Amino acid sequence: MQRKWWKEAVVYQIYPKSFMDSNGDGIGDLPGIISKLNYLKELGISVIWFSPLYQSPNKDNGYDISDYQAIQESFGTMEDFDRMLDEAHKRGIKIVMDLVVNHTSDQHQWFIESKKSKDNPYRDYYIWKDPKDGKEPTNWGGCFGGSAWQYDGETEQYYLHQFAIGQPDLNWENAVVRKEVFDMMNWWCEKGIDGFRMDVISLISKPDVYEDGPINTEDGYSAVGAITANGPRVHEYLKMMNEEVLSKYDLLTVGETSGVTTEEAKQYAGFNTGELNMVFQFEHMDVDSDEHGKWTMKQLYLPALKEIMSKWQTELADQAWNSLYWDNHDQPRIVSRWGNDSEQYRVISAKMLATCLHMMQGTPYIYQGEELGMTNYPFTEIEQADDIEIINNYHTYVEEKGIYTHEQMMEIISRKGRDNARTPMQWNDSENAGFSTGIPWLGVNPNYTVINAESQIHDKDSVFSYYKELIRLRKEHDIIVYGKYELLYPQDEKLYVFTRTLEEKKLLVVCNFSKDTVELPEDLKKQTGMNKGILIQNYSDESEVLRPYEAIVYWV
Ligand code: TEU
Ligand code: CA
Repeated sequence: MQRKWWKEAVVYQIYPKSFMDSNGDGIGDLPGIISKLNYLKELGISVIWFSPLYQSPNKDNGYDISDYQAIQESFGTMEDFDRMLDEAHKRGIKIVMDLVVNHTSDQHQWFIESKKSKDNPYRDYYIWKDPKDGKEPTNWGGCFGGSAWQYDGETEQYYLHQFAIGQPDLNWENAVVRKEVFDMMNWWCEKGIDGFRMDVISLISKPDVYEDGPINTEDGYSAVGAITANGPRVHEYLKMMNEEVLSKYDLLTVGETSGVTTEEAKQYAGFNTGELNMVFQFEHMDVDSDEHGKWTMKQLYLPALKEIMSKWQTELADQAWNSLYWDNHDQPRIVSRWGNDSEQYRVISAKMLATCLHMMQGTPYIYQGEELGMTNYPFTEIEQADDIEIINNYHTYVEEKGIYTHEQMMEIISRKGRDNARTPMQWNDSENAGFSTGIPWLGVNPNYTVINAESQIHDKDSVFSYYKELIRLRKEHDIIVYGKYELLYPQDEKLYVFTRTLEEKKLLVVCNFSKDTVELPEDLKKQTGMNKGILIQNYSDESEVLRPYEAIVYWV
């Protein structure tokens, strides 16, 4: 297999608003990030992906961009950005920018113009349609609830927004729009950035015909994302982007592709398709969804997770590249979700989950705080949340539809809501976890006195030190990057066991996803009994049985 730096990299995601505040306004910023680069260097990561740093009215925390070539004031200036880029590069850390070009903010100059009149030169930058029988052009529903169409009384047309009303979709059919986007990307590349994470890139190509879909959302619409995912010209657009921009630089490119199948992924991220390096698939994030989508309390059924992960591992092998993630700014904290965040098991289960993911083939992504075993937040009141998705769904589920009581919905939000990931980074046990001297924009998790970076950096048994070791091992052993993956015991409900093979070398990864003590299957016992050494383990000694959340990686 062809070696590539982005296959060997470990990426760390920063959510700028919540990482480090340098001036006490309660909002993370670029000088704050610069002050923590040594921390990231210590961890050993090779790339930082920044959630959007651009100018934005913040209807969706920066994913609604009003100027792609300006830094959000609360984060600092373009000079701060340049300094950050320089300081990161000096430490051997590459910088990947979020690229949000399915939509802009409604405050973007293009949209302000577009809205003015039907014959404005910018009209066609967005998707405008006439009403149908006096109503919305189709029954499509937006990702955050409500219709995906917004009426403009002035020009008597609707515009499409797959996300919030303040996030109008760009019209990728328009060659001028594509050129604007590619020019902007080249501008960032010329500045010296090292890649792009492409927001909802699978949704940019809309269907040829705009027609109603099956009603499948809680509030009576047809989920637009299911209709637009992997649209007819998406691969054509990405090939153009590759030709105009990506191929000219040595970049890491990862597409966020909701609704992607492995077949599609081989197109998006094929070694020879001339599109992207890798994609973020979503299938494993849906294993604990149910009839109410993500707003459901469903226990993890391990065989289902193993089936999905293994399908991606084996079907992409030798053809395309995987990204590996448990967490990001849209997902709850993994130790609370599929591990165990009780005092007794938090550390051990966080290490087990890290082992399982980091031993797979693909580029691992660590979301800020994951390396500390940060947990979900105990939300009890809707006022504690900031996220538009949480707030809209609370209204739908509790106030409009009465599907859940307030208490039930708050419990589900504490399990699944996006703000679990967005609470401030826990740096130390001083006030506000050392994140800010002011009032943080979102509440700090009360457990910061116990869970924080300062207490972990020098503790060799900490979650932080364990992540550091996993990252170091990946740099040292090609087998972790390039080895072939094979799943064992697919039906086992407690153990996740797989092997990695490269030439004559072989690793056996054994993870106990349960809080029970588990006997090893007999034939596995034979293999582990004759092991040629242990690569890494989360308990400090060996035992005959697997203890709660135990993880061991053997050379066999
Ligand atoms: O998310 C896209 C996406 O697919 C969402 O449906 C996501 O899965 C959802 O928030 C999870 O409940 C991206 C960004 O990551 C997200 O933060 C933005 O809100 C969204 O695009 C719009 O830009
Ligand atoms: Ca600040």
